[in-house]
Amino acid sequence: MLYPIVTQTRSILDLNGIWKFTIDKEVEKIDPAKPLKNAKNIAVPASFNDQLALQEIRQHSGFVWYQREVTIPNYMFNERLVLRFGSATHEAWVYINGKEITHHKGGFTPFEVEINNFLKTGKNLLIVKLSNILDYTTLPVGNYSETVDANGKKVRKVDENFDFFNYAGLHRPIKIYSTPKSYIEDITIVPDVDLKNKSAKVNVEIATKGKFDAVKVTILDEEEKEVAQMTGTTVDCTIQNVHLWQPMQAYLYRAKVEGIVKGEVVDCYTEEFGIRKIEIVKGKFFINGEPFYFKGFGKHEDTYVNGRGLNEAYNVLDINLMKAIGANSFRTSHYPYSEEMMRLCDREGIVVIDETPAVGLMTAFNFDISALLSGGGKKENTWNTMHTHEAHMQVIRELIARDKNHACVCVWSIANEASNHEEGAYEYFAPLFALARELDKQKRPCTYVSIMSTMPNTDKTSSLTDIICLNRYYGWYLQHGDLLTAEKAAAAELKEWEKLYPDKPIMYTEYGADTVSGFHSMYGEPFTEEFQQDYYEMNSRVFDGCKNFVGEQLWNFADFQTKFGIFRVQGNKKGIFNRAREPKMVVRYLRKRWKSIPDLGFKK
Ligand code: GCB
Repeated sequence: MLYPIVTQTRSILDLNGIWKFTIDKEVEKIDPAKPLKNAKNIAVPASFNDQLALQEIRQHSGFVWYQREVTIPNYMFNERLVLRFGSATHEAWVYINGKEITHHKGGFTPFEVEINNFLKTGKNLLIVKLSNILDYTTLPVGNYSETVDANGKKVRKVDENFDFFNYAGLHRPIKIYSTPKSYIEDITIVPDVDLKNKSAKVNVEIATKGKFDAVKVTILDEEEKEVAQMTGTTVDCTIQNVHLWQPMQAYLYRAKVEGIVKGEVVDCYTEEFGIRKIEIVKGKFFINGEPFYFKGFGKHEDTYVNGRGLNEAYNVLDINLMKAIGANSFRTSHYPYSEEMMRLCDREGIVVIDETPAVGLMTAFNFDISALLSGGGKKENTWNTMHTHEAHMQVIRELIARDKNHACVCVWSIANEASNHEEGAYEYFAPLFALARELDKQKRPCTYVSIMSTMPNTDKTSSLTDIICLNRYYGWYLQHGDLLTAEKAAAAELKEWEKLYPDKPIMYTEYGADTVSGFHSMYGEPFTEEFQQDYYEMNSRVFDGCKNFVGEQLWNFADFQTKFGIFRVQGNKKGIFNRAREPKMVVRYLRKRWKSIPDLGFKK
């Protein structure tokens, strides 16, 4: 799916800004043909939750409505006009002038609809109804309930089956873009690098709608120099002396695609892409022929006020903070991040593990992992109880369609912390891995990240994955505060994985300790900045002792908002930065460690 850009044949109307907003109290039916009653001003893109300073809005479960007017300049009416949402969380019904024109379920991927037939000249009323309901059929998974209050009114409640606040709203940019009536619909770019000859074959596949006499593809380098020119909708070229996209040293080529009628360029789109080779060989993760070591984070899209809404200044800052401490990668835990972030990562050379919103696939989810491990947790029956398979297939399709050309995307993560140890997990996951592998023409490695209850002897799905990705909290949820015992347990588990899969790379995709900025102790007590540092030093020793260990992505980059819970004090405090992005003490330790570990060639 192409990202909307302005070219010589395409333009964009930006619909970001102040909209009207109301929660749906389900007392009176709302008519999408009329302006919303008693609506409040709200900023888009952003979560609605933290903007209005009202408890009933912040905690609202159910439906909300957004509204704005849209006027299309006359000169645009001859073009094909497309209304596009970067995302709408979690389910959207879109109305123009009272008519429902599209519906989309899934809060983290874009969707679009042609609107020419629904528009009139002058003002048009654009209304979006959103639901933030999550249940056992959606991704993420929520525990959904309906009760009746004293007045006989239905009360909906979504209890997150995951550890982040259920922010919702129009989270990402909303645009109307124009294309000619005959247009370039999609572009798929697959580079194949020949490292020995320093060349690359680049395959470009173009989907078009309407009639073109010819389609021309020009490959440009960063100096705008033409390196290849081809004609057709499935074309190949070979680039000699190729500039590779390297971790932290991005190089982006551009494929300029032109649809031609009678010698005239009717439509034109330019897609940036990087050329790099990813391979897994004998327990190592290679980028461009050298073993890559992941240093970085699990993150969240989470900032003050914007909530989960796009915040480009924070995105830029976060990447600069990563660079400042020697990190080179992150995982889009626990959902696809904005297209704007992915484009930034392409440009900055950040290696991304791109994750679906499959989180919460565990009926026994709670924070008490020791109870879970000893059988004292909530009841396990995930694969008979949850009905998320269809949603899961859909998010894999939509994620790969959106992100397939991004150089930064080096791995797909199919899920976070599912019940991979329960009976039925293999049958659930095997078709999902097969689908991802079939759809991704770049054949990137696929993985899922596993919870502590999924051990070498209990994981039913590890044969499906290309990399063993572990979320491990030895010394925190287990052996809490006892780092000596934790170190032994962590090292012992890694040995077991290495024995089981001598040829699969292993990495940590989460490890961390809640730490309140400003808490200190002479005695290494949990929650203090000293303990956080001791915890990371312990884990570093474990990692360095494991041959096939290819990366450390800690949890979390920054403190973030969660639902209420006795394990959470105004959110999750495992950040190495607080929510304002101020560093905790451990940042100095990590900077020293990570700056001394090269991105490529650390463990030969
Ligand atoms: C995990 C989850 C993550 C939580 C984290 C924690 O394993 O993947 O969503 O926030 O643990 O801090 O408990």
